[in-house]
Amino acid sequence: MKMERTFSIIKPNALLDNNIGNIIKRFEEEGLRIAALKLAHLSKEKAEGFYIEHKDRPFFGELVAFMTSAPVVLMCLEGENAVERNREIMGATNPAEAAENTLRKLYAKSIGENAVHGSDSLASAERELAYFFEKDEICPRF
Ligand code: DAT
Ligand code: MG
Repeated sequence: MKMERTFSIIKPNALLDNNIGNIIKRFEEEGLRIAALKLAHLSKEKAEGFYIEHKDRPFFGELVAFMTSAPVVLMCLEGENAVERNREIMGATNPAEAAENTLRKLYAKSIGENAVHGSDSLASAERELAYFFEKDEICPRF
């Protein structure tokens, strides 16, 4: 058993489309548990800091504008192989390439407005969780 915690965001387009419940339901059905959860409307500075690794990419301005355009849901998901499991459930970055029944196939509008974020490694998960949550906001069950 490789129990892990990962970081997830339900992005503005999914929140505006009233898909928060559908997305959380899917994580629970797949055996991931919600260990922390809050809504936030990100500032430009907070969104830029989160996506700092992409700061030189041509889509950076558009990405930050989108992520600050409406509230988001910030979550800690935990479970066996949580980092990789979450990435599988999300599907490819571009919904046109995402597998059937993945969250991005179901709920993304475009490569930019792609419904969900999930940490890409255990190291990213630790950084991202610490960036958005105080220690006492995470309620682990393992
Ligand atoms: P992921 O979110 O699958 O980890 P990523 O880390 O490469 O993908 O990119 C972060 C986000 O940036 C992605 O979820 C949506 C946006 N993005 C990536 N590539 C893009 C592109 N070619 N055009 C517009 N937005 C893009
Ligand atoms: Mg990424």
